[in-house]
Order: sequence, then structure tokens, then C-alpha cells
Amino acid sequence: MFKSMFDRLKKGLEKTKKQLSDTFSAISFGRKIDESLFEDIEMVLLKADVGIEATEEIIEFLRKESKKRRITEGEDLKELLKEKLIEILTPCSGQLNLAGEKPDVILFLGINGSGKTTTVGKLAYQFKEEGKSVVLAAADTFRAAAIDQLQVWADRVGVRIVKHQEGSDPSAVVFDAINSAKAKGDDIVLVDTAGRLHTKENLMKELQKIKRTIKKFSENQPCETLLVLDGTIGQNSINQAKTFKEAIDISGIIITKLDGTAKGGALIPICKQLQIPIKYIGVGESVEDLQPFDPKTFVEAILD
Ligand SMILES: Nc1nc2c(ncn2[C@@H]2O[C@H](COP(=O)(O)OP(=O)(O)O)[C@@H](O)[C@H]2O)c(=O)[nH]1
Ligand SMILES: [Mg+2]
Repeated sequence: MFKSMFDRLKKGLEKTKKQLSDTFSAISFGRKIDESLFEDIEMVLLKADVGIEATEEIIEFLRKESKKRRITEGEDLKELLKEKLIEILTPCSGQLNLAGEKPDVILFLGINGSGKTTTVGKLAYQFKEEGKSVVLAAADTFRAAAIDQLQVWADRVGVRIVKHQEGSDPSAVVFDAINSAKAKGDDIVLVDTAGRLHTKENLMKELQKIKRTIKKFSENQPCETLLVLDGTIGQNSINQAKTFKEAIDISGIIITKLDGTAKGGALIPICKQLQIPIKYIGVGESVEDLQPFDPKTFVEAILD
């Protein structure tokens, strides 16, 4: 089981691995360590979207440690690089927190197209596999298609959905979903939200209202407020995340679509700058392609 999960992760992160690991091997093969090699490595890291600040920190580490440990072969820097990436990413990971209430409520935020609805579907599947009963709240009422899309997931996974009409108050949907879950003793409510309204201010106000609605049921809820970011835009997601972070407390990040990009290195600046734990990564379209973020396996996959 573990092996197949890791294989999926590796396959999903193939593009980043090509950019990072394969190029690294190619440029360092048969070379002695010198300044020109560090310059080449710098380029490799920047191209994988590791970002200027983190790249400088990494190069500095490689320079110092290779001297200290008397490493002279370029190829041997890869192990040092792995070590450093794991060190940087470890404080940025975190497990999903459940409060153990009936229901626990997880709120999903993020701009349109970031992967919220798909992620809600995948997580619903995983919870169900664990034997938990799940209710989906269709709180993206901005577009009818968004409600339909969540319905498709509910049918596919075999979980209940609470939905209202297009254009209705999202907080009312959430209120009904939690009430329904309470009445039936369900374990988890996953709240899908809109990523776009007429203005950004409207969207943030609406999300705050949804959060207040959830809080009325329990101070411990939502037990997670997860921001979903599109991995294919790399570091550009940082500013987007800051906008949400200013309006709402975010407890975790999910980075999707890493299978579609060579910019997987962006997890490093995302984690360093936002200081919010990354809880899951999406590496494909199927339900198993949402994996808990584990720095060590992630680094093993991109620097094989
Ligand atoms: N390849 C890939 N596609 C994904 C992943 N996550 C989401 N998507 C796709 O991204 C598109 C937008 O996702 P959606 O869940 O509708 O985003 P939302 O607008 O935030 O709800 C859909 O076509 C999804 O199938 C992923 O991890 N990998
Ligand atoms: Mg959606």
C-alpha cells in the first residue's frame, strides 16, 4: 500500500523531478565542486521555482557543508541538497486536525479553478474509506455549475450533499448542512465555497460570514480552514494566499495540480513566506492523488 502511494507521488511529481533531479545529475556528473558548479545549481533551483531567497540559503548551505564534510564530487551534493530541503520543509508540514466532534467541519477556500471542489471530493472519498460519514455543503452558490459539480462528486463517492439554489445565501447552506449532520450523527462536514464573487471584498465578507455561522455551532469549528492553491502557478500563489490570510485565519494549505508543473519547488518559498502548514498535495485527478504532505517523501520523490 505504502509503495503504491509513493509510486503515485513520484509519478505525479515527475515534471518537477525532471527539472530538479535530472538536471542536477546532468550538470554535476563528473564535476568537481567549484564556484561555477554552484552557479549552475542556482539556475536549476530557480527554474524549479524554489525562489531567490531560499535558493541563496540552500547554496550557502551546500558551500559550507561540502567544505566541512570534505565533499569534493559534484554528484555528492545531491544528498546535501535533500537534507537541506527536508530541513526547510519539515516545519511547514502538518497533519489534519480533527476536533472529534459530531460533526467536525472543514472549510475550503481558494480562487476559482484552484481545485477546491475536486479536493473536497477526494477527501470525502478518503474519509469514507476510513469509515467516517461525510456531508458535503455546496456553499459555492455563485454558479449553478459549481453545485452540479459537487453533486457529481457526492454521487461518485456515495455521500450526502446539502445544497440550495444558485444565488442563495451560502451561510444558509452551511447552517443547514451542519444541522443535518448533527441530526443524523455524521462525522464530517466538508464546506465547498466560491472562489469568485462580484468583488474581492464581497467574497472575503461572505467567507467570514460562513465562518461565523460555523462557529455558532461550536467554538472548536471549523477544525480546519484550508486554503487551496493551484500548484501550476508556482510562487505566484503566494500573493493570492496573502489576500485570504489577511481576511481569514487559515490553518492549512493544500497545493493541487503538482502533476501538471515543473514548479514543485515553489512549495519551499510558499512554506517559508506564508508560515502556514501544508497539509495535502494534489498530484493527479483521481481520488488517490490527494496525499498528506510529508517533507521526506516529497523530497525523495523530486530528488530521486
Ligand atoms: N491534474 C490535476 N488536476 C486537478 C487537480 N486538482 C484539481 N484539478 C483540476 O482542476 C480543475 C479545477 O478544479 P475545481 O475543483 O473545479 O476547482 P475550484 O474552482 O477551486 O472548485 C478541474 O478540472 C480539476 O479536475 C490535481 O491535483 N491534478
Ligand atoms: Mg468549485
